[in-house]
Amino acid sequence: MFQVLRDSRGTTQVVYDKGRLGSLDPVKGTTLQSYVWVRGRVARSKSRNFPYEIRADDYRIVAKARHPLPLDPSGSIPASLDVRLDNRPLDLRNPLVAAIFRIRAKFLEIARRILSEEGFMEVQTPKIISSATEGGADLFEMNYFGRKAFLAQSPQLYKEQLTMSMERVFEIASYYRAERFNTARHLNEFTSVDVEAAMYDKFDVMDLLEDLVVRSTEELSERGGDDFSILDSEPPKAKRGFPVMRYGEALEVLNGRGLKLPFGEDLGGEALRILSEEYGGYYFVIDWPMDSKPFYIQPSGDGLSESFDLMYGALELASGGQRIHERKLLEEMLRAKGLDPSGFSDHLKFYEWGMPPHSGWGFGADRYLMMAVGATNIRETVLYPRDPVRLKP
Ligand code: AMO
Repeated sequence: MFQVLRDSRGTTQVVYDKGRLGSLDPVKGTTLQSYVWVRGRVARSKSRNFPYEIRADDYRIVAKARHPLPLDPSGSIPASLDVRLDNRPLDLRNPLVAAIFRIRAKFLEIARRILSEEGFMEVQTPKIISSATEGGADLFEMNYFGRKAFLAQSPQLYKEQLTMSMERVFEIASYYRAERFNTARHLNEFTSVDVEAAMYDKFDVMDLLEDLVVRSTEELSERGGDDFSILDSEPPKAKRGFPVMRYGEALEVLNGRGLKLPFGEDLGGEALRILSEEYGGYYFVIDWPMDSKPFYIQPSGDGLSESFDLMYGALELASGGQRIHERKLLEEMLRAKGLDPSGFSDHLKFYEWGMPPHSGWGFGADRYLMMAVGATNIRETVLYPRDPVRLKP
């Protein structure tokens, strides 16, 4: 008898012989996806699929799997994404699914190493916080021993504060947004790679981001080669010199293509689709209107800001910019955004202790991975995704 067994590293063929095992009954009684233990000799195989095989001397069922199972991880019977996510631990026995998460782990490992080499220190900031960082509308509220607290939307204010002592910091963590978007690129819990650096301006951090994307994509293609071949895909090439377009130029391009947008309007689905046709892969959109950016972004005059988004086609991968580092201006911007500076007094006082000019960005890791593995849904790249409907498992 033959069996194909898999473990976390791959698959192999096992050959059972009545003479060596005594009885084939335990093998015959094994249900699909059971966890088994085999001892045997490795030998060359005549099989077309396996160069080697294991000739078993001993065989035990460690944990028998129920039959039928809610899904077939060999992939021969397709299952919907919902069924797969409901039964994720079993889904992860599918080599295609496992490959995505090995690629994810490698990417985060590479990003960590590159940022450390660039002189950035890894930090962990609180995820239970007392006030909004990105504007108040999309915060998850919680009861903190009778007081109101929130789940962090981003490490924004903390990473800025840390530049006055550590100068260059990064954080890779989960953040929470109570947005009701139920799209293929939004989650309510997502992973972001965030950096913040003293004495960097907008272009310095754009350069850092481009360098990180180019180098990590290159290394990921190499070191994740086996996993990408399981998926039969390759991450799209990233070459230095991403095109840079001003927000105002984007409006002109759109106008030329028949889409008239008033100045200040955010670039939505149709606009991004047109821009992605013009630019293809990676590109930056810089100098956004102040109205479309959060209060901490440095204004640059004419209603514009020292900000940027990194796009891949129509997908926003990152956003960032230079920050305000003067208390008075920050208070003014808070008021301009309809926020009360007294609610930010704990944060504002740091601006009187020698706060250097600083810039940074937040890079959506799940979105990058979605693009890198060629997935059409962000949920494919997250073990246990959370969206407005899904809170389990
Ligand atoms: P922003 O809100 O643009 O900026 O978020 C940064 C990046 O995080 C990813 N992202 C998401 N991914 C999946 N689901 C979501 N709901 C979601 N929301 C955001 C995106 C996005 O580009 N503090 C600033 C960053 C900074 O200026 O440093 C911020 O949070 O890829």
